[in-house]
Amino acid sequence: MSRCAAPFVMVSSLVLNVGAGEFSEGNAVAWGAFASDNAAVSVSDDARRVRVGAQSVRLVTASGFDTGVRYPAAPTAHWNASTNTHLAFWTFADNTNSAGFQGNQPVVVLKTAGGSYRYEPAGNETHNRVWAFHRVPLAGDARWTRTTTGAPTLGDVNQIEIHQDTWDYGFTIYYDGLEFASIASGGNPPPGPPPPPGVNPDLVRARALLFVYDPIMENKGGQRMHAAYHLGDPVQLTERIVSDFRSNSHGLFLPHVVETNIVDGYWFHRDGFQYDDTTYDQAVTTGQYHSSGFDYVRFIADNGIATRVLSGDLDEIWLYQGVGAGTWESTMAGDGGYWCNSSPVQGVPSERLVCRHGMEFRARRRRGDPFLRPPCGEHHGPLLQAVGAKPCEQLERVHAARQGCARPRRRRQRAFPGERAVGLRLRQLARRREQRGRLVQLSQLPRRHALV
Ligand SMILES: [Ca+2]
Ligand SMILES: [Ca+2]
Repeated sequence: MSRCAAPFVMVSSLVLNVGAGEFSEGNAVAWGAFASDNAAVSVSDDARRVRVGAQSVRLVTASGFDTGVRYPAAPTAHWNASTNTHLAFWTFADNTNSAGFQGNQPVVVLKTAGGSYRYEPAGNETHNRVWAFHRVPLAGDARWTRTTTGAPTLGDVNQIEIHQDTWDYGFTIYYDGLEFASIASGGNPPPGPPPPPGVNPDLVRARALLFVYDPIMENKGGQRMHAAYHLGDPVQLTERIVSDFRSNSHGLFLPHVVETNIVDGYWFHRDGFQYDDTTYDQAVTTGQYHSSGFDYVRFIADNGIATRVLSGDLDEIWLYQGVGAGTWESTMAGDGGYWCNSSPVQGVPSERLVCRHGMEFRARRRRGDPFLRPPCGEHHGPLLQAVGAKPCEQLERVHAARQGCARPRRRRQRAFPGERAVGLRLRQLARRREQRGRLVQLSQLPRRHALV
């Protein structure tokens, strides 16, 4: 551990976390923990959830208020961080409280000779069940507000405190790669190596499960649901979608339906309700559908989806169901899930994300052209974005391709009144990803869905 005599310079560029001198490697005994409500807290070494080196430091807290860790446990470090620019560290939170973390965090306090610096991020940057990389500028900036107590000096830092707070009570969080760092201002990470010959890094090959609830309806002469209500055939629709994606992504997005599962049965709703042929036909006739939404957690569990995604067998689920099933147009499940036209499904721990797209059978158009609602381009805007396409342009192309012609814009907007909002949403996502770009690149996220 460096003392004042030697400046504490761990790195000289954005290539961080080389692990040369991190404070979080097999030394939990030197860490302290606190809880402002005096709830139980403990820190320990952990070799299972690790980002840098061979071990992280795990905090288990029962607190529902200000809680966190201190390193070292006693404020006696005397580090000279005056030539460093940042404090860097990783967190992986495991918070089962439904409302998650409370307030902007992590809050970092540097206890120094003469006083302390407190750093608070402008938003919550403690994300649940995914590694997050924090770089706290020691001088503060627009994103990290620094407040001063007393007359602190970065030349004599004695202790690092990291504060967290949850709604409800109790969570576990792992800290790793904690170190002072020097990062060139405005610097971008160095470019990565060129891809091997013959490898296109922009190519996305998604393995999709086509899952179709298409019950045989005895009260409709033994027809499948889609035929009984004169709706499009889901397998044919899917073939066209795949073709559209290939052409509209210029050959960069190549989804592959690896399995088709057509189920003679009905989906479950969140309150446990399940239609049968009679009750579903009544709902179609009256237009009064069951209001409890589609039970994603049960669907994923009943069909072993999480296991298959984790193994790499599947990347996406394309789900068809009848009108009124209460599905989102698209949603995401797994660790670090984020908004994908809906909030992510909670309660599906998985180290790989899966994107699930909901599609309804819909009536054939007058020209005999089956179509989906919502339009398929909407689902895959983020995917197309990931392969370098502009989402709104892609939406246009997908619609034009699906409809066999480029319809006048005003007319098309009337046909899909929600699309403008979707386009806006995609642009918001694009901006957010752009802001996060460097973080994503640096964080070397584990293999997961191409959306990141
Ligand atoms: Ca470590
Ligand atoms: Ca709280």
